[in-house]
Amino acid sequence: MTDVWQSAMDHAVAVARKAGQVVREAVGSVQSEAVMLKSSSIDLVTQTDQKVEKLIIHSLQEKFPTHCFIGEESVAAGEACVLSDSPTWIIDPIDGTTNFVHSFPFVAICIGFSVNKQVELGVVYSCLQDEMYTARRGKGAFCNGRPLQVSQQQDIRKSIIATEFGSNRDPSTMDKVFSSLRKVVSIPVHGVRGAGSAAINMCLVASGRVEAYYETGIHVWDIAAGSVIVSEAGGVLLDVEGGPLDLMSRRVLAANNRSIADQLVKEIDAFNLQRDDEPAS
Ligand code: LIP
Repeated sequence: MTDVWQSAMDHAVAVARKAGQVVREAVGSVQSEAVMLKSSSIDLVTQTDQKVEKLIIHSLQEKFPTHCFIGEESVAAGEACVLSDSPTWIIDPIDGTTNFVHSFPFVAICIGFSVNKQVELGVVYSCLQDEMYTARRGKGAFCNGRPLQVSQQQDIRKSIIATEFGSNRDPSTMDKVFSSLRKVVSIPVHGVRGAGSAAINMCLVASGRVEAYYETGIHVWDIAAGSVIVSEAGGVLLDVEGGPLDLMSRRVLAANNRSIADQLVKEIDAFNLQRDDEPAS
């Protein structure tokens, strides 16, 4: 039987590598005027984000003209963010834009691909580290071709947990973020880390370097590609309240196993944000 999605994976890897080259050439020379603001003074976007997204979408559209697209910067420019059953590419051209602006080394090109609302393949290219994370549903997860497996740790007190502060500084949101963080730190866990990129945090789970990652405030383009990488590495993907992951909910909990996930769910003060597929009020 023809492996219909292998050519899609191969093309996604090639365009992610090409996009990563553009990012590497731009990092370190992002002039202050090239940095624009989105939802807040700490939600950044640059001309490189926009240029890279156009490059990725153009390349994929040439090969797959009937497919749909959800891109972070296209949505920011007003395109609808709707995940249908149609074959859909879900793209974050630069996950970790703040890191990119500051030359902080965790910057990822994210390309996910879903059919019937299920992510079939994911590519996360940590381009400053030259780490190409890939996964296809049912075929394993890899980094630069080496198989990935999540940590086998069952004891959360012997774990490192990843999370982020996000880009929302609303006081009630901050209260929830810090109350959750305090409870997780006080378990106590060995440590809390944040790469500044949801996708790279998920790849750290998939590669067994951290046991779990949770965040509220991310978007579907931050997590789609990483979700299949985590699951194919043997991990679990949940909502922060323990139910099934909802890609459009702005919430994610990725863990090495259900035991660690359930222990985290007890400590997280969950809250809701406007969904990705909810029309702006
Ligand atoms: C980032 C996410 C990160 C989150 C940041 C930001 P971006 O994505 O990867 O998890 O904490 O606020 O949203 O905006 O760099 O593509």
